[in-house]
Amino acid sequence: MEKTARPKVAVVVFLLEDKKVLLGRRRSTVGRDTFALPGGHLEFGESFAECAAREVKEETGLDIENIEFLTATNNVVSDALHIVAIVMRAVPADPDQIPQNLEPEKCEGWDWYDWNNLLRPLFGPLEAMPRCGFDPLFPPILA
Ligand code: 8DG
Ligand code: MG
Ligand code: MG
Repeated sequence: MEKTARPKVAVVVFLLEDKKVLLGRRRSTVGRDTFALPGGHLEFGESFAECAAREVKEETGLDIENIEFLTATNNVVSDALHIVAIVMRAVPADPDQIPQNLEPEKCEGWDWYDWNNLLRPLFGPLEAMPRCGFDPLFPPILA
């Protein structure tokens, strides 16, 4: 690895509908076949909320609102990948909008999953969050 390598910043989004979260099974090399949140890398000059809205739109076609910062996690994924993940939450702007799989090379498809009864395996950094007592549903969103 290059000596001057630095961590990257990603923004990931808990998109909530009642007690369900939007997850997609990854096709990317990192975390292949695991369920993960929509999200991606922060671009130069972007706010966290702008990045959250852009990544969700690019990956699922959904428009989001009530975008809030939840927490940040420091993810040393491998020797070559160190990501600071900014964790946001939001709700769909239109509950009738259906998520589309707009980046099929990176994801098998998006669907809503009960946060309290998740399918596994989850993507490593995501799996670690509930183990640490983190709950994206709390406090409840005041819409
Ligand atoms: P981009 O080119 O659109 O910017 O990136 P991407 O292809 O959408 O990136 P990604 O792998 O989906 O997300 C970037 C990084 O975010 C990923 O390498 C690891 C980190 N990350 C976490 N937790 C999660 C998560 O739950 N979902 C996603 N998608 N990424 C996560 O630490
Ligand atoms: Mg992504
Ligand atoms: Mg992306």
